[in-house]
Amino acid sequence: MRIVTAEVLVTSPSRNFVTLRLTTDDGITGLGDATLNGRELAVASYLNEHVTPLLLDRDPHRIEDTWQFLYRSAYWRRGPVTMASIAAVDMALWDIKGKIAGLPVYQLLGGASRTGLRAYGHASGTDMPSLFDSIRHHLDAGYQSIRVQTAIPGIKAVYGVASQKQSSGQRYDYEPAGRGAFPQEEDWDTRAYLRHLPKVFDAVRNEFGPELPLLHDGHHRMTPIQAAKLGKALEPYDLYWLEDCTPAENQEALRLVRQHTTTPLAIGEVFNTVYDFQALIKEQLIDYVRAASTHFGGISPLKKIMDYAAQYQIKSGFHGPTDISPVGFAAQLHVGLAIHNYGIQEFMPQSQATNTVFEQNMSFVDGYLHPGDAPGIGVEYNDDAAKAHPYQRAYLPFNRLADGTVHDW
Ligand code: EZ4
Ligand code: CO
Repeated sequence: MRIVTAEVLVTSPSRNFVTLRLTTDDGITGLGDATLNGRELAVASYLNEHVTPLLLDRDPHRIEDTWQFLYRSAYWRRGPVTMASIAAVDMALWDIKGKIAGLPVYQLLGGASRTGLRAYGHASGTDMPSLFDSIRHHLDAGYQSIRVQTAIPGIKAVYGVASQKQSSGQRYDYEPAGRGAFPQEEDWDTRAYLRHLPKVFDAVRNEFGPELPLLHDGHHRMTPIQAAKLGKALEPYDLYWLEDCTPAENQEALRLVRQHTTTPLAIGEVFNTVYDFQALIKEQLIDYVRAASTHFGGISPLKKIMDYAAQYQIKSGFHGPTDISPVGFAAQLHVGLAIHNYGIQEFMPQSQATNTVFEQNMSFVDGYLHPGDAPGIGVEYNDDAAKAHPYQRAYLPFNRLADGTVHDW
């Protein structure tokens, strides 16, 4: 068996997606997600110019060999563009292998370790009443765990607050990247955030009681000592996790945070290889692995990092925003179903337009996700629907402090 075509498909139903489709000489197709929010065409170009020519005539069964070949033969290793490209190839080959076997990918990874994958949803509000409404809305939709993001007095638009207006005047909805020629500028003040957030969690716990698992994303904005202070301040509210409390590239920052707080820590949505997690896992500086199949090199390395993390009782919390396409999302649901050390899955529903382009078998019932039992990854690409949505340039926002300094977004 050999690969006879390798196509890079770019579509923008309500946001941009890059998808790799491989076809074998038997006519079996496999899909992989290569979406890198705000830098999509760099990955499409990497695939088109440097990877797809190497895939033709290769045996699609050789997943590990192809992964190692693409990783090692590039010489210039790692980085989000390279690893999203390799991820797409890895996923497409697992999809093909599953279709040949007539089995969903989770069966090839060892079979199901649970019946469903507990998911968390994104509640947010500009004030306490609107935040409570949003939490109730998510509970009504079946979510049994809730991420809480809130507006901060004095700050115009804060990451993750759906009802706020961006600087463009558009609603700051789930997808933070804005279509347009230049990234949107936002404002930020960490001291105001640190003063406000514990009050919000105090109010949420009073309203919703001690049982409901609550999560929060700090989105890389604190220094280590600020993160330590926040973790301590939130201890009475028993968070499921505090995510991305410091910029992730400084792994040593987590040592300092860890010395000061028992609030569980999750990190790694911007990581792209096992090496980014090496010290964090070995020194038990985190509790949840936030990697995503799409940005971490695919299904194969995601399974490996979770097997490494299992030795340290560290669990999964794979990144699941809308910039992971339905292909990448389903791919990591297969991993989550198979591994023993599953924790929780972030779930942000896609738009109707996206769900028309990507035909899915995934289900979300009573707060639990399942990738379905179709052979392979379980997602098909509707070319006609995709063609109606050409690429549109889009950028993630960036932050400036009151004095004009650029800050982590
Ligand atoms: O801002 O994926 O936890 N989720 C997140 C995301 C990121 C986006 C950036 O493209 O932090 O919403
Ligand atoms: Co995050």
